[in-house]
Amino acid sequence: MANLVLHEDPRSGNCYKIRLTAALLDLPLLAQVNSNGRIPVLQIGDRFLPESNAACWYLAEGSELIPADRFQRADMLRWMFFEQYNHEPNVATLRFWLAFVGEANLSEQQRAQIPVRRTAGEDALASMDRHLGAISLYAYTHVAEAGGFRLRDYSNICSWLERVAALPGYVPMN
Ligand SMILES: N[C@@H](CCC(=O)N[C@@H](CS)C(=O)NCC(=O)O)C(=O)O
Repeated sequence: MANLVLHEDPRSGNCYKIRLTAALLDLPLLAQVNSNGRIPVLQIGDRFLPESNAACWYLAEGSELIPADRFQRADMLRWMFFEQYNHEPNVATLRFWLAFVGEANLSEQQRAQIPVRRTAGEDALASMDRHLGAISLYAYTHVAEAGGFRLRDYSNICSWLERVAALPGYVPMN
């Protein structure tokens, strides 16, 4: 595989999921730099791959992290799309607003969105609790309490988080 460089911010779960995928696969990421646009961006040689789940997929292709079975592979993609549509915009955004920006610094518009995003985030966690999914979902779920979500309400998620953290090669977010 070509040299891999991850352009990232260490507070971002979207960036962490790529670092975790690389660590589980024992793939070296050469350097970490900040970029001015949206991150993460995975640099592969002289080519650039934005979108965290595309980067995870690139790293994991051909490994045991991606199922050989056609249905299971599609089901994995289902959870990655679910993460980007139902989970990340709610669970990650509330974490960013409440744990990094601070509620007092939010705009009126952002403050008004908190209850809607809280309900949608709880729905996403409840759906995960019933089924459970991929590494992409681990990144923002394991730090969801920073966004005011009560993970102890989701017992299957808590057991699953422990199982992921016990995988050989696991790296923590910070
Ligand atoms: N769908 C993209 C989302 C990327 C994204 O929104 N990144 C955030 C940090 S986690 C960002 O760069 N925000 C800066 C901005 O929106 O200008 C992914 O999964 O990589």
